[in-house]
Amino acid sequence: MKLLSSFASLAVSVALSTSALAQSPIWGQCGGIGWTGSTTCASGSSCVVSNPYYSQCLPGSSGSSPTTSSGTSPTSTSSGTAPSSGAGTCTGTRTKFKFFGVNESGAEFGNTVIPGTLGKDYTWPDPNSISFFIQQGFNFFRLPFLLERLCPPATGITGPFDPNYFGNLSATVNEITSQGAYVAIEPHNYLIYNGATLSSTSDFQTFWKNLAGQFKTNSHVIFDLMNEPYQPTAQVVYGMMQAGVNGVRSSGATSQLILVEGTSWTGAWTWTSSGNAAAFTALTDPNNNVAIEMHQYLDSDGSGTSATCVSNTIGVERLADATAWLQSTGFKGFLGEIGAGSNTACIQAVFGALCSMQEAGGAWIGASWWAAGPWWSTYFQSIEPPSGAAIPSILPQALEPFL
Ligand SMILES: *[C@@H]1O[C@H](CO)[C@@H](O)[C@H](O)[C@H]1NC(C)=O
Ligand SMILES: CC(=O)N[C@H]1CO[C@H](CO)[C@@H](O)[C@@H]1O
Repeated sequence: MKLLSSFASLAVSVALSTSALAQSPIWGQCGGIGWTGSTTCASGSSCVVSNPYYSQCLPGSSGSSPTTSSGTSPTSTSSGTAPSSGAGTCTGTRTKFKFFGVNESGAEFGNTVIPGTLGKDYTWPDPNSISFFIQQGFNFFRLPFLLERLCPPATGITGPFDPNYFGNLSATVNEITSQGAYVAIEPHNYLIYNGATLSSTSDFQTFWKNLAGQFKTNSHVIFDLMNEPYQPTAQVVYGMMQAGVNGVRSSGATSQLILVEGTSWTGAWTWTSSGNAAAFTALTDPNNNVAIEMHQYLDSDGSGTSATCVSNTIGVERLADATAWLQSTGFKGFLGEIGAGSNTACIQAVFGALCSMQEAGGAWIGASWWAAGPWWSTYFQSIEPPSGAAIPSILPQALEPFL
């Protein structure tokens, strides 16, 4: 997800408000933790619990007391049963994701202000948001941070970490892993640091040796080496990622999963055309625990900036080539970002994408929605409780069926 700073400044200035309506309209919110508006629904609709944070007025028999809607609550599926929701049914033989969750955005916000001020230019995830997703059954969080804030430009990426920013990063990691979930820490830098493209493999290797060394005893930390490179060629990005893998392992962090990303914003739909498929075939890990992270949005240009999806089958279509590459090479895939609007075509497209991933014989080991985070405000892909735009329909209909 590329256009972050504009969202950040927008989000900070917009405050949530709830109006005290006498009755909530059809499709309106009518309950949930923190809800202070009306709990009764307009005639012709009734209040249905989507999740602890959101009840919604759905068309149907009138009534004002919330009822639990069957079919939208998280289902505990065993492999082989068919998860379904309003978005469809996934009937093939599935392998569940080992890691399934959400990006927790915030610490990378305000990236034009270095170092920036905590609480003004950037923030850290809300512990309530982390708990919310764990309670829903998710077990994975992707945690972006900004390289310039961790490694101040005065001393560079091989220099010492800023103690306050590292302290916050470390506290957030512990908040997540102490609850048994996994966290992928990722420099959200597109392979650009302090205005210049990173090109020294030896510096990048040292940076990852230093950072991974801090977490080498925590088995639930995942090292996501760099978010969405897009300037260098696939071959150059591959070289940096291989150096990062070597750096992590040389720190003594030998058991944790490593995620690598390719060029062209690590897009799944361009995995072959970008040259990533050819370049990354050479990737090796002495501890054999690396996965290829890809991202995929479902709007026309694949950027995740429009709530309109190309079609209700665009998810499975855009992943097909990457899935085939994973299956033919034996590499494991990780869909680190997927996002779309909360409309019927998009919900079905996300459902179809995740279904196809779980039907790929274990080729995909994880997925995470883009995004949660305290400052998203009304962003259409926000899944931040209590009232993120994607909570009412994407969460129960397109994500939870694949828990
Ligand atoms: C971040 O660090 C500051 C001190 O630098 C501290 O006041 C704050 O509580 C920390 N926040 C988190 C989430 O760790
Ligand atoms: C490309 C992109 O936006 N990726 C997002 C993944 O997750 C982190 C938060 O966990 C975001 O900051 C990134 O922007």
